[in-house]
Amino acid sequence: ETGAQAWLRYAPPPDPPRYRDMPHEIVRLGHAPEEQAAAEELETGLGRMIAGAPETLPAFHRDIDAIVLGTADEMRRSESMQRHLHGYQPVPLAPDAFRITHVRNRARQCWVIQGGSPRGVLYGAFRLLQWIAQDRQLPTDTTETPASTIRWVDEWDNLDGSVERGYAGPSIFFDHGHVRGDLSRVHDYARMLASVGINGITVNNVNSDLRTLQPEMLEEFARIADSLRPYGIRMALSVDLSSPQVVGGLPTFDPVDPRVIAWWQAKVDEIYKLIPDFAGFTVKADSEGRPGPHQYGRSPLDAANALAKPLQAHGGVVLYRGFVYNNHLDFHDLKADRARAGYDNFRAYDGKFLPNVIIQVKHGPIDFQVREPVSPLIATLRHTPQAMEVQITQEYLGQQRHMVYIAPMWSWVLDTDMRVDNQPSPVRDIITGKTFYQAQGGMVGVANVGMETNWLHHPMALANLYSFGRLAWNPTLTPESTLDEWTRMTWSNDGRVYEPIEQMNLASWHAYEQYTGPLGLGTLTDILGTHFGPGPESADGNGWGQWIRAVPGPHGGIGMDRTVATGTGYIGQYPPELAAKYESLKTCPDDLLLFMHHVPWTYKLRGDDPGDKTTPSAKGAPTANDADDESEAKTSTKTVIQHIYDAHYAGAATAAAFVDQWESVKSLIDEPRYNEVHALLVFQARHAEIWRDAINDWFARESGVPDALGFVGHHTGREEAESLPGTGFHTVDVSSWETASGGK
Ligand code: BDP
Repeated sequence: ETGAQAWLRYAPPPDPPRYRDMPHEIVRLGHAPEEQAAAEELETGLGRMIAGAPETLPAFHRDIDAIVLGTADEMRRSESMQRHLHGYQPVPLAPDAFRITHVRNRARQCWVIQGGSPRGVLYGAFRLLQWIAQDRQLPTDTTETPASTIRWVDEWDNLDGSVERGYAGPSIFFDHGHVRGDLSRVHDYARMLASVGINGITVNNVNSDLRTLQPEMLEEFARIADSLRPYGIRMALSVDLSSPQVVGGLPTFDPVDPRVIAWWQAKVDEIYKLIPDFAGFTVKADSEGRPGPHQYGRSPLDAANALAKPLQAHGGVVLYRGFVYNNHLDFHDLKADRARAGYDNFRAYDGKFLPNVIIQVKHGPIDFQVREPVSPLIATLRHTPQAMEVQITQEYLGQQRHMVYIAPMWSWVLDTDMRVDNQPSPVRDIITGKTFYQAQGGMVGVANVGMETNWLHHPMALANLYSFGRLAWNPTLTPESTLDEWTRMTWSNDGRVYEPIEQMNLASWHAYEQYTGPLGLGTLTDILGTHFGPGPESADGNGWGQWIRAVPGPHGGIGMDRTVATGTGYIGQYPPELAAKYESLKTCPDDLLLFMHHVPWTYKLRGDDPGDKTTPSAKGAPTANDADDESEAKTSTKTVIQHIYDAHYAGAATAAAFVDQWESVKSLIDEPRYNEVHALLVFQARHAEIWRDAINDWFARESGVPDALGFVGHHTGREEAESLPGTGFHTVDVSSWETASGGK
């Protein structure tokens, strides 16, 4: 086992007799590439799981049991189906939807997979195979319709073959300035993505290369689109707004200049000649040094519409990122707040965008931290479709050297009730278009897979990619259920294997939060720019508008005052009920406390943070509602500073326990993957201690408040960072003594 097959291993389930009636013939009524891919997948999957060599036929004949694939039209047109398979009436389905039905016809056993489109057929075939691979009792009639139109991944791949914030080797798409000659990995990746319902992919970095829109590059990109097409995945490109000037040679890229408008029109037409199913553009502008409309005194509205207009005629969309902020905010200005930026920059334009503009909003207002509140922009755009952006790649979450199962965080976000107009309005209903009646919407996950055989480096990280797709398809699924699906398919249907794996994964996000930045601290990663190891001094301010405002000494405190009353006013961007909850110290949940408020070091917590325990628990993640206790009564007498200390010990202890849990599955799974995970978990356990001590030592010095339990400051037995096993690292001097171990 190498991990290359990800969750599509199709290992035989423990109880083949359960599926003994599964037909060996596949009848494919249509010829679309997605339907061909569906039939091939069934041949592979059934062949591996149930034995026998399934074959695909173009039509029914009299006495066969078959799995029938087709759209309603194809079924109605098929004479053989009309003649030989009575009892199945095609139903109307939405384009990407499918229906899987078991039909008994005299002595015949058939399964009908009807798709609302060829793509729906493909999704249905994958689902049937997944049920078998998960050893489920097969339901006899199931219809599934995806919750949203935008189910995309973004890859931050550069044309030179590097991947920004990618942790699994070079790009699968590019090498040395060109699209790779061999795109077989892209084909395999498309298959994985389609198996969880992903329908779009932006293949190049949001910090887009200026060559992207050159004619010869577009021809190369068309080859990627060809590799994705059989799996129903449309390709999009990240574009730089200065392209009309830099690529087109115009004197300006002002989005309302008629020459610029004409340039985009011609460019879009050129793209569609090469790539007829091109999905559209992803745009990062006026953000972290990227050029944008601001330079000409224009707005995101002007820019987004300039690109959307020509795409509209071809069925393309613009995903304009809401990640627009000034990265030179003055740290000393107590009212300056990067978290405010999304709302401040986009609110005025709500309702004015063309219908094919979708605002791509990061789930939190800062930048993929271990815990952030939901971006208030999500509740603000009522007349504009939105797609919520999350990071599958673990930039701030241990970079696939730590096991962090992120779906519980995404579900916590999706479940958050924004209380728009004092009505129930969970994020999942807003982004799928239900709350504000939008035709478009959905989720975008920054995936950043690489050439490493197992795609993401950590075998466990694949659970995030899998669960992202499942949640984009159906955001009401629980992180427990998507994890269970993934674990059974990736590891085993044996409870002695999947139970510990699921327990570890479910505990991992919270453990990571504890040994890095609890209570809404976030952003304590290093200032070297890698965002990997501890960098507690960023609590002081790091010049990118990410700070937690630690004030040293016994009269100081910690946290960012974002209240309306005395702070940056950020909290006022939420709908009133939610704003009131965050504004008051009595009701603000502990896990967001320091994101919302500045409090003394010895401020007493409410006690609703699940990390408020001195005993670590390796079992059971906090549930989404743990932090939603509305009760005003304080149940804890623990201070903020003591909680920070204790949480770091608890989190590191949980990480250490992962190693023992993993060792319990040793004899039950294949050796290569066992060893790979084992080495990573040992690394994580040791690195968690380094995190724990770096943060705690820094806070002890900064606050001047000693640890009541007397642990902080003692590092006996700890392994130092520079001696941890691992490849791809090099040692550098670190100036903050708490962060460094031995100055390195
Ligand atoms: C930040 C990453 C940076 C990205 C940026 C973005 O550190 O590499 O370019 O997000 O989303 O988190 O544009």
